[in-house]
Amino acid sequence: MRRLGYLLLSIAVLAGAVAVWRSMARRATPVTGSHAAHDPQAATHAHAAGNSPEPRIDDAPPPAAAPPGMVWIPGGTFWMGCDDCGMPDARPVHLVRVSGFWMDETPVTNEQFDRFVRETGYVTVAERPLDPAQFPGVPAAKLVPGSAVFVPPASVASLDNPMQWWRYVGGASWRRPEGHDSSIKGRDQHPVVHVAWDDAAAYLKWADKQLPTEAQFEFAARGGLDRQHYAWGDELEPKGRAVANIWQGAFPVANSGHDGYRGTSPVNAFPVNGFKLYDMGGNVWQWCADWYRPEYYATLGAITENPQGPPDSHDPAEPGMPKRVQRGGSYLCADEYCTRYLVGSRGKGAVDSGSSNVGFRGVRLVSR
Ligand SMILES: [Ca+2]
Repeated sequence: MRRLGYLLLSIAVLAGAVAVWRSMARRATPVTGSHAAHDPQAATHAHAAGNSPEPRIDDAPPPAAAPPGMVWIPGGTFWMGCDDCGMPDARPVHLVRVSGFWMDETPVTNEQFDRFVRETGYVTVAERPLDPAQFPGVPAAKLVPGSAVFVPPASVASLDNPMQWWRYVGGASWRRPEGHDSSIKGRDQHPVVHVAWDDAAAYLKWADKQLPTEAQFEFAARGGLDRQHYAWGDELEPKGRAVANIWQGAFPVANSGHDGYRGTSPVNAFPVNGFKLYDMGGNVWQWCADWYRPEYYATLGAITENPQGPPDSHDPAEPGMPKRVQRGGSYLCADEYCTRYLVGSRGKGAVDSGSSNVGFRGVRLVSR
């Protein structure tokens, strides 16, 4: 599954540019919609009867005591997506019903991932040797395992080309997020990064969990709020206070760190949402189980129960590169670029690629 991604790498190497692409072109669409057009709704801890096709949050109690580090997401019916975010793949807003489930209260941390690796000996995709057979003509010395690292440029001509700020860095991995000379010392409680989709799935299998579906993620992220723009409400900075780790300033050259962090932040650094979940917007992107197709929402009916995503992937922007959904946005999402901390917006990533701003969290289903 890495082959396509590394073919791009080989092209970049041959061109003399070690900088690589990876997952970022997908986040190039700025928001053009008006937030002011939105009509905020009250929280929907309603008690609507039966299967009424209206937004509601189930009021049944949790089925058991919470597993360590997890919180109960009660299930319900919600309006998924965003019609006024300026993002065609988030349209149309549609009703979705999800069953209750357990969810990790934070993204998986470096400390947690380290325990998994120590117990299992697991080697992440970014740490594995590259197969020269897949890169004919590329000198073996160039085939160095690594991952995509955000490196702020001094200036940019435009925001159209993510290769201006993404570099393929040899030696970059979850252990060394910025490359050979870096480490995660002091970042135990930061989210693990540089994890490909398979890495996340392997960790969660070990932990007896699984990746959330995109619908589970968005329902949980909304925290019981109905059609708000963010996981915490309808204002980016309620009362002038930063409540998520995003980018402030002129992307990608000037990050003011107004929210306290220029890179990743501890997973509990910002307030919880309505379901007591941390970091459902900002800090790091989080893998979901679903394949990505931009038109998927338009294929669904009036109300869909526990959608699992399309059967396969297709991104017209990068045909032939299998992608899964990512959600939540990251510390690199800014007002003028990405803005995928908007709770109804969608991200996507090549399954064989992590980067310095992509992590994950798990869910556990209730046996019925
Ligand atoms: Ca920040």
